[in-house]
Amino acid sequence: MKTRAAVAFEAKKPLEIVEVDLEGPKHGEVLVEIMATGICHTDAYTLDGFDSEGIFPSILGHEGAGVVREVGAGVTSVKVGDHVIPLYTPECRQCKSCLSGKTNLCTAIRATQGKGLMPDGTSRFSYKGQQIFHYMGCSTFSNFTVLPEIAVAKIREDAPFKTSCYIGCGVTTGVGAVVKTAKVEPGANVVVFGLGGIGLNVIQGAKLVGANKIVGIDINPDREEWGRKFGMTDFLNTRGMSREDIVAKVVEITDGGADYTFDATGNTEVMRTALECCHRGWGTSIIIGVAEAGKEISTRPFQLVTGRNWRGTAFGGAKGRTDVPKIVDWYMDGKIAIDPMITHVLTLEEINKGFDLMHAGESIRSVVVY
Ligand code: NAD
Ligand code: AHE
Ligand code: ZN
Repeated sequence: MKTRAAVAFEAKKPLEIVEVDLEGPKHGEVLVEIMATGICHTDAYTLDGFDSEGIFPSILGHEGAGVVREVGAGVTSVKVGDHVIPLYTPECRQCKSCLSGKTNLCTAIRATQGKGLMPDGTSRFSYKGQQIFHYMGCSTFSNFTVLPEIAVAKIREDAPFKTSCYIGCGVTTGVGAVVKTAKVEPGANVVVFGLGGIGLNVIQGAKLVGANKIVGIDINPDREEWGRKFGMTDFLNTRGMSREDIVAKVVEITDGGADYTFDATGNTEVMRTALECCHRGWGTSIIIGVAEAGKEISTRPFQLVTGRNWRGTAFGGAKGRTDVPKIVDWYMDGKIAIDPMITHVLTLEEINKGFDLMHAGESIRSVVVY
């Protein structure tokens, strides 16, 4: 079939809206009509050439919601007409990782997914006879896409696509980092670096679990108002501040250091600062941000010797098929907010504007509605 898609033909070039060819679903796969997709900073990072797995030409996008239109042979868990959220972290429920009970990082299809291919090692997309790669197993910047059935979460039908697509990455990542990965306890002091589409969800997660101080840190002063909307108690604009000064200020606000800090910037210097803002003896810093290819983190080992913990999280530690439908319920029940964070709604033709708004710090989440 033909489908409209925003194709990344090359790194650092605007996406081009063209009609591409899409092969139907093979064994264990489903065809999904994407109704809406968010634009996450990770899409921008890959388009900008910072992703060591970045591969072109490809169809980016990994934060979508849509409807199953066709199922391949052997598909049992979803049917035509089901509303679904594509999962860049699938859940096969059979691999060592899924069975471990210790991680959400299913390994069933990770190797082919990282190469921009379906599990059988081929792509379903092409343009003028040339292969186009999939992205993070999702490619939601295409109106129709093909996914393995283990990479879709069936969701309730009354959830609006325009807002629930954000659960496909940002909401689940931010809220899940607090609730699932860090397991922040009531009364804890939390510090969040980077108050964008992910960091604001960390803030609302911290508020949800009853954190005490929720300190937001950004270099964009406009983010103070945003943080306060979702439960932030204190704000620090760190533009021009040294690491030592940031740490000293956070230690003062949190009476000795944070119980939990989260990096939602992807900047490795910020990651170090986030670790060093942790309370001696027990503080835990969680890396959410995705760093540019070649970047490394460092600190004095003494920081860890003296009891600080450094950890990371992907997709907020959520098991997609199991947890995503529950997070949709949290949203529909008013336990978490999504609507105010969707600052811009665009057509597919306007998708490059979404990237510009993000880079200019003017959007929290832009969503493309097909
Ligand atoms: P965003 O662009 O919406 O927000 C980033 C925020 O960080 C902005 O408010 C920006 O002003 C702020 N910032 C930038 N540099 C800073 C600095 N030096 N100090 C303090 N604040 C700073 O991006 P997003 O969509 O929220 O994504 C945030 C990060 O999380 C990205 O690196 C993204 O790739 C990553 N991410 C990771 C996962 C995961 O599963 N681990 C999931 C989604 C996104
Ligand atoms: N491809 C990059 C790593 C990118 C990365 O870490 N992605 C996160 C999700 S970001 C969503 O916005 C993730 O899930 N990581 C786990 C995984 O298996 O990819 C690189 O460095 O090569
Ligand atoms: Zn994302």
